Amino acid sequence: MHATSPYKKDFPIFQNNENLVYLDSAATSQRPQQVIEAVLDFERNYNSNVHRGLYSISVRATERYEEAREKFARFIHAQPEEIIFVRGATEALNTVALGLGIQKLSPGDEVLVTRMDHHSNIVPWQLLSWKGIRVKFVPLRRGTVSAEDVASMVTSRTRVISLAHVSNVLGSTSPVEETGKIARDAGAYFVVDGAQSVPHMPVDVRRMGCDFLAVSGHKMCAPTGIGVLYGRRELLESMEPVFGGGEMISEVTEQGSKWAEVPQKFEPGTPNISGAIGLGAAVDYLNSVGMENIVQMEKELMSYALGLLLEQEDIEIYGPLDPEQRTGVISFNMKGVHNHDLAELLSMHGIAIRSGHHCAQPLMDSLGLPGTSRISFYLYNDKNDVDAFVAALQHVRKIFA
Ligand code: C6P
Repeated sequence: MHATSPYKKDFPIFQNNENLVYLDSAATSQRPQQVIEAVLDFERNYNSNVHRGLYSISVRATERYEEAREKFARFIHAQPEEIIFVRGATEALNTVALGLGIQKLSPGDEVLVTRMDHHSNIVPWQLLSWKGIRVKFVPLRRGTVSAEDVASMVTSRTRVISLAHVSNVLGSTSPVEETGKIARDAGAYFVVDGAQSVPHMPVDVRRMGCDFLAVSGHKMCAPTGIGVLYGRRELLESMEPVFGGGEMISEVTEQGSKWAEVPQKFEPGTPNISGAIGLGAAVDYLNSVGMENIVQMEKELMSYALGLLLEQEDIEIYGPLDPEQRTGVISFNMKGVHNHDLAELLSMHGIAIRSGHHCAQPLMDSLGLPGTSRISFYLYNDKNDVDAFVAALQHVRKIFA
């Protein structure tokens, strides 16, 4: 037996599912007690709308909601005015694509994405084809994106470079700081899909030099249905709203409307208040653990798992094999076993992994695969989980033998 993760006790799901080996945090993370309590506290004690009521529980809800924005801003080294609450990374990327597409791009302009991008960073840009916007794919080398390859694809028509900071399939990390520089030199907007990075490593939007960053709360210990779109303040101020409705205006007349200041300009309607408060609690929780600590724990786990998997001849691993070049996500296939069968058989041992194309079909096409199995780690995992997973692989082999 190895030492149990010191953080596992914070997550009630493991007390309520004693034999659960959860290796699917890239899909969604589990929630610690602190986040559950923060959400319940809102629902039980001060549920009300924000920015509207003058009575005490509404004032409290507004304070907590805005505190969550401030906490998240500090977490990624941004200003509160740069934090827009959305449903998740998908909505964040769609909002950017729609906003830039309608307001800033012209027919014939090019958007660079990469072959390892999630559909959420491909399809919103493809939706701009009605305006004659072209989406081009930066190829991968040994499972990673290189700054040289990004630079080589830039043309005089490149207006946006948008890429995943960390691949949800390969676990590889993109050279975001270098790409930010390439984008600035090209006069292009730089968009980072932080769905798989912000939960797992310290992220600094200023250092990355990005104009926009998309984040999903549910992958970083917060509830589902809450996420963040970070936008550089001057840029947000220079843009028109993307969606209209209540609370995003300063005045509405029959002739037209004037907009509220950022970030309200981009938050029409009643937001996900309990989700935002949960996200604030998730930020507190992750800060109490320490993001550098999370990086080290996941690196150790991933190296351990990678080492064990590499010893097995029937396992093919995708992405860089150097542990220094990847995060806590490992995609693989077992020879002769379909990835869905593998996931189902592991489930019989209480092991939760993901299988399929992981919403990254262009990547699967470039690998020549219909899909993979994938394990992914977070702070509640430990080497016992890896051992249980590797032992269960042996059972799968026996069944298929
Ligand atoms: N990836 C996975 O199992 P949403 O669904 O909006 O919270 O996140 C979308 C998204 C965007 N970018 C990346 C890199 C992602 O990994 C995801 C979600 C999940 O890999 C579900 S497909």
